[in-house]
Amino acid sequence: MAFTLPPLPYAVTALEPHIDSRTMEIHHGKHHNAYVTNLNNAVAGKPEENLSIEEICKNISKYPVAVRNNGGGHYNHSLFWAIMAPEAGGTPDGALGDAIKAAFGTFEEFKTKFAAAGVGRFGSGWAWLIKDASGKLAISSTPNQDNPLMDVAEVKGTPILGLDVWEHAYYLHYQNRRPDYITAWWNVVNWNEVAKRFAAK
Ligand code: MN3
Repeated sequence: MAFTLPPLPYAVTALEPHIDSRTMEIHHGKHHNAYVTNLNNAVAGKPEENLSIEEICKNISKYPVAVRNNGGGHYNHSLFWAIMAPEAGGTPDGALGDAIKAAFGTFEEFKTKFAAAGVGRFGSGWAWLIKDASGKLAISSTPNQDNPLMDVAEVKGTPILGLDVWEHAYYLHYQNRRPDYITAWWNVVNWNEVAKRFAAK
């Protein structure tokens, strides 16, 4: 198997009450697992079987749509589990906190713009905080399982924070109330992990 489902770094119950355990079980164990299985089927016997998921994303226009959808799904969800944690939330400080203020004015303003990117994504997709080639932060949004690493993305950069706004991420607990899900999600953002990703390279 070229790609494997990473284990959740916490129990499925750990993000309660903000993200319910049934959603976590299905989202990780069924949805993410299916992306991994379908990605492995799509790359089987091909050279891309030996590439990292990041390398595949960066040249995604070269590959069939099954690789784009399932490879994106694998990359995006792997990041999503990592940037959440129980007893998290709060406000980032240090270099990341400074960079957020430099790019967006205040942390509150950043949260407002990021939430708007998630609420405004029509249908299924993701909201992102990315670091661009010059090291500056920006907010973007992608449809389906696309991401800002992909050569097809309108706004390109390295994702350091991502929010899944597919209905499968929130519907069991929040039904149609995507804004309520996003408001609650801030309580489980693992800013230490986001800061690590901001500091990398
Ligand atoms: Mn999802």
